[in-house]
Amino acid sequence: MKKVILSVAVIALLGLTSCKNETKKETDTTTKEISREVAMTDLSFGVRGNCGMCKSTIEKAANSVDGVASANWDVDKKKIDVSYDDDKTDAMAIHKAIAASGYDTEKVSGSKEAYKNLPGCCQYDHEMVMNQSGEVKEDDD
Ligand SMILES: [Cu+2]
Repeated sequence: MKKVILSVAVIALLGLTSCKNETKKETDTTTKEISREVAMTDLSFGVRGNCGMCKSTIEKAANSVDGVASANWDVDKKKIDVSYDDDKTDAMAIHKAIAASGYDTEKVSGSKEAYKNLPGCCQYDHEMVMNQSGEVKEDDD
């Protein structure tokens, strides 16, 4: 009987220890994130697209690049703001990832195959002006 109580006590102790370890891990992660943020490079460039669905596809493509911390595409400006770790990736890798999802960037034309598979509402005009200041310019030509 004593043995049973002892092992229960040991299990309880182990449980407490593992909880403590988890708390410690969380603190470590937070510290790492802060120091990583200092080294981030911010970049903005034009990307063509139409709507909210385009936004999620474009941002997902940018975020899939290892080293990208955040990506935010602006539907009105046709422009993406990316924050990335330049030890892990570079601007061209992000342009290429977005182009592979079917979208034109300032430097790389979107994959035609991926473009064809985009929903109809997302098949943007390849002549679209990108990286705009934010003022809506309606050009009919
Ligand atoms: Cu769309």
